[in-house]
Amino acid sequence: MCLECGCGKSVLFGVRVLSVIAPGLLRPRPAAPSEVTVVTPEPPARRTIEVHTSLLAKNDDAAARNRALFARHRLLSLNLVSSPGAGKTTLLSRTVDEFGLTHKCAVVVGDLETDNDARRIHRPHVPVAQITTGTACHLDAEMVARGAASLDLTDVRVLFIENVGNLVCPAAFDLGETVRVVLLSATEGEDKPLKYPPIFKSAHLVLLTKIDVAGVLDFNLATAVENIRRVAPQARLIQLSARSGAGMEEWYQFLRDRLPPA
Ligand SMILES: Nc1nc2c(ncn2[C@@H]2O[C@H](COP(=O)(O)OP(=O)(O)OP(=O)(O)O)[C@@H](O)[C@H]2O)c(=O)[nH]1
Ligand SMILES: [Mg+2]
Repeated sequence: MCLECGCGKSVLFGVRVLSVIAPGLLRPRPAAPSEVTVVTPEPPARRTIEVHTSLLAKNDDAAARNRALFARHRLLSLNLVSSPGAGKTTLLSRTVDEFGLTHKCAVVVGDLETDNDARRIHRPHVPVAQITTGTACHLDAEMVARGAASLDLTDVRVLFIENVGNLVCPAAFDLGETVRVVLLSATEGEDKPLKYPPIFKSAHLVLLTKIDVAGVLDFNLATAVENIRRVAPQARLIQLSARSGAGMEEWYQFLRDRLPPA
């Protein structure tokens, strides 16, 4: 269930694994029974607060287990969040082709339906798990745990988690990642950090993407940078284009600098 927009009920999600070691399809498993049965005869507003607390506490427990798993494997984990179409899959496809040649990468990718993104990212050297969330407009920590468990993480140095395209709901869900990356593309307009501040405030890194088309779209890079700086002064900012390759080396250096000791 989504805490932010209330768009989901109980969530049934599936995990599809694309891996050269163990190709095949895992049967979708039903989500654990919800613990959100509220019996107190309180007014709706009070009940909502209790549900939120319970669900987020459960997610935080799963996120802590993920964090411990990632630490045991000594891998860097990143949660990539953006509005739909900001360029997450394109960025990851290029990243595994370049950075992934010297640093073993794995990917968990979430979408409501289809395994299109997993197929776009999958390479013989890159295990990928696709989570289909059904109605949920974000990944939660339990989904990521199931996705990660389906992959062979031996020797993996970087685990990328591509979240469902959404600038609102993923902000509330810790997945156990080390680095939260928020993408803002030139096709969206400079004002999005001002209109969707929570996700930008939670970012360690903001990627300003598709800068190759900024000029054509009259996208004002300086204004976008100013808006990001105002809302997310804590975040590192990199401008890049996964199409032209501009800024990609800076992105790879960011990853290298944060690799845990092997
Ligand atoms: N010009 C340009 N187009 C890009 C760039 N990166 C991605 N695109 C295009 O933007 C569109 C969406 O890219 P995706 O990588 O699928 O975006 P996404 O964030 O993964 O989308 P969802 O998973 O649906 O949220 C595609 O048509 C890409 O070719 C870029 O750097 N420059
Ligand atoms: Mg995608």
